[in-house]
Amino acid sequence: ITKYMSRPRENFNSRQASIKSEASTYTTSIDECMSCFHELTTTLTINQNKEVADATKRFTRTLKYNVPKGKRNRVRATVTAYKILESKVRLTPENLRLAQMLGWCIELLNAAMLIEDDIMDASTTRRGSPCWYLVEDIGMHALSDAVLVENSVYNILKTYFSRHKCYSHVMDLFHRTTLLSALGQSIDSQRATENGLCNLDFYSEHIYEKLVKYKTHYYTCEFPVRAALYLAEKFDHEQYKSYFQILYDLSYYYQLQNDFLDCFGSASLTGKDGTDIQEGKCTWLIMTALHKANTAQRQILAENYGKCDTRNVSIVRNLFKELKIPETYFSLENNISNVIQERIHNVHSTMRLPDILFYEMMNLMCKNVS
Ligand code: DMA
Ligand code: MG
Ligand code: MG
Ligand code: MG
Repeated sequence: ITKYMSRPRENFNSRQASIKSEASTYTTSIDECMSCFHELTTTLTINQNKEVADATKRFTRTLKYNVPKGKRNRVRATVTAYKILESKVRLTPENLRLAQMLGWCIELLNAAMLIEDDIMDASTTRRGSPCWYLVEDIGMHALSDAVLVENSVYNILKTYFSRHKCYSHVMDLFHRTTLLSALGQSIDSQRATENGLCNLDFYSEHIYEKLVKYKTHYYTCEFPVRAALYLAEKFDHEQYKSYFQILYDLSYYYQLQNDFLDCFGSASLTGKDGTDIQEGKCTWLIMTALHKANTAQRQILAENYGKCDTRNVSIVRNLFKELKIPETYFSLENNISNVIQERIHNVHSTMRLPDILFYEMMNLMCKNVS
């Protein structure tokens, strides 16, 4: 936690101002990407075998319900990263369209993982609507929908990218990211209850960092940037190693924000009701609370964390407030952009990536909830 805590504030204001004005040329709006989503849906459903017409109809419904909602920050990040990384002459409408397709493939994978995630987390709402598995006629069949959505990615990649130089790298990226995120979800599912009491030793910084890396980093911050680098044919892992560390820092912040909002965010803003306390999740809040708690407060957490009853949940939430967890969170929020600027400033690499890439990522991923 301390690595994101108060640091002496340097005066970055003038630099920040120039970054902001530059940013507008790269920023990608949701509207800009929507026609591509409609094309993707058509590609996936139009020429389907008549034999599976009903299943195709349902697939179209699944896509509409689960994909084009929320901030869509992964498709926007992919396109923005591509605009920043690609050389001017190659930044053609056709190539921008490819970047959008690639971004939507990331959104497809995200949608599939969230359908499953909501079942595993016993969530009730997502992006302001009931979770897919809670829609009347869907239920656990949501699982086969998720498998369909996930695998349709490879159909799109084949249709649009099979003649492109990036094809094998991108295929590999999707397979690898799916695997790493599934490992993250597996770590996230670990429970720590013994004889009705929560085993608080489980909630360590070590586990939390592992969680951020596997369940968040690979598919949230690294994925769009890597995809854009492959599309622009500029990928070089060794040279860009320290930049990926910065993306990990962004992911850390992204997840701690996600954790904070799960407990303290209003459902009208986040579009979902939190379940982390009930589910006994290893979140930034419980980890930070345990750093601050005295013996009596620790006992209260052991007795109430990880239980479904609303009474237990509000005891935990109130204790978080008593321990000033929201205040700690807001001070981190104030510092994150300074920390990132400092990190970018300190990168020593012969091949540099444009600083603006990281500010755009920060704006999209860290200041955009959902
Ligand atoms: C979701 O993490 C992670 C993956 C890999 C889908 P989460 O359960 O914290 O997300 P949310 O808070 O949006 O349910
Ligand atoms: Mg969840
Ligand atoms: Mg989850
Ligand atoms: Mg969460």
